Amino acid sequence: MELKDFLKKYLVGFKFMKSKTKKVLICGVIIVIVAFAGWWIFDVLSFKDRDCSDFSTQKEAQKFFESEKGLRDKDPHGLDRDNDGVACESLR
Ligand SMILES: [Ca+2]
Repeated sequence: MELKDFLKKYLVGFKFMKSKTKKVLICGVIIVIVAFAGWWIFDVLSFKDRDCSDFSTQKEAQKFFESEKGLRDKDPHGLDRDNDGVACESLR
């Protein structure tokens, strides 16, 4: 099914929905968008960049590095520049 056909099918379905159902659907979509935007803004604002100099031992840096691995970015703080899974080798 092409995108055009897909949209046509669902937009026609939307056209024949009851007004109250449309309002509930639109509110639901808006709530989901606002929730994702809020989560994203919170995520961006609460991020505090840490560097190797913020840690006194490699073990401490490694523990933090492993706790901060995200779904998209494995090293958001740049503690493992050579990407070998070991953070802040300079502290060894
Ligand atoms: Ca490394």
